[in-house]
Amino acid sequence: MKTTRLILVGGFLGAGKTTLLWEGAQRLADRGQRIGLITNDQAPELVDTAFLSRDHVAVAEVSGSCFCCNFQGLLDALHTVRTAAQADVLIAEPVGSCTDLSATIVQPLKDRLSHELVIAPLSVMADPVRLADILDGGTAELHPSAAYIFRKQLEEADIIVISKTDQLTPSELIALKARMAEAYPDADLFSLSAETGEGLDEWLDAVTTQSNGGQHLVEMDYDIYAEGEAVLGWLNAAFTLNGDMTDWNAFAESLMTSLGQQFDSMGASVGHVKILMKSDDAFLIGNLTGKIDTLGIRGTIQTASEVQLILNARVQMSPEALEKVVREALDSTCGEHILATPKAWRCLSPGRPNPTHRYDHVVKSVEG
Ligand SMILES: Nc1nc2c(ncn2[C@@H]2O[C@H](COP(=O)(O)OP(=O)(O)OP(=O)(O)O)[C@@H](O)[C@H]2O)c(=O)[nH]1
Ligand SMILES: [Mg+2]
Repeated sequence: MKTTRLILVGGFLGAGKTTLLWEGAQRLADRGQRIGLITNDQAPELVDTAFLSRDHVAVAEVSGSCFCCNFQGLLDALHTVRTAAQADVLIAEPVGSCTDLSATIVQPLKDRLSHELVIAPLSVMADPVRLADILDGGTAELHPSAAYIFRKQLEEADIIVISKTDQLTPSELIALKARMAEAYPDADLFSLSAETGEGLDEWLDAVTTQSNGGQHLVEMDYDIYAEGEAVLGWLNAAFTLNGDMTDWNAFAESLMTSLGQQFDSMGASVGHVKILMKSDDAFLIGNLTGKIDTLGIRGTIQTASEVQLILNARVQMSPEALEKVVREALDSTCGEHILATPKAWRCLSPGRPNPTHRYDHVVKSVEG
């Protein structure tokens, strides 16, 4: 089998990675490329996997641990999806609270799989609102140790991608890019909106032609990194919902509003809270990437008496407190007319990162 190109898209929780994977995969497919996607999380039942798997795209999931701490899991997923899709290009999304990817994933892959994989530049996405605050010396409303992860992700990037540019005026974007170029002179800078498609082809052109992933290694304080992850409560749950004559969009709006208001009233920073609801081919998705004003709902489910719900929440609070908030919001939103039957429920706080490999030197890239 010929070599396959691997594009890693990192970046903090809610930056827009999965949206880019989906849009990027569509465009590459239009260019005649065969695509495989890989998702990653601390626990199974992923909104991202369900979102990307519709439309018969080949998706493999590494769950239960991040790529760096489960390198073999990553290798297995790469092998599975590469073979299944006969893929020209694989796009993989590491966990949003993960960093040190150059040392723990990119270098080991270049070292061990150069005969199979061409490694594209490591792309790191950043939400422009959080980014502006980080550049101002703030913490983007995150715990200082979580903000440390955000900054380290940017430092190790070969390519920094400012996402969601449709939320910026042209002059705001120019100013943000100028500040980024000054702060991170060693990274190539791209900006795009996966929603409007602006800038997407420029980024795709770079990651499908360049083969020099992992040019930067950064110093990493694993105590701060571990704390930055441990301050997040992490909940992955799945339910079957039954309710006759239910307006499922109103249900999603009500559930997400209730969650957002509760987190805001508790002063708990939201990394990302997302739901995906599905009935046959219809689906809707809801996201909160900060305070309640970040709430967005997309898609529609018309009439269905039974719906599958996946809920993933990453919020700065203890797992116990998160569990309680989600249970209460779900109970009150379901009321007496909707029956929620649990299929999966995992609530945790991420353990200390303990990478399988950690390289202290840049492995020479093999030209693809
Ligand atoms: N306005 C706008 N919103 C976007 C864009 N791209 C993503 N979003 C929104 O940002 C939110 C998070 O997007 P995701 O793609 O799920 O982010 P992610 O980085 O994969 O998040 P995690 O997997 O939790 O780390 C969703 O509400 C998306 O709709 C964009 O280009 N423009
Ligand atoms: Mg994602």
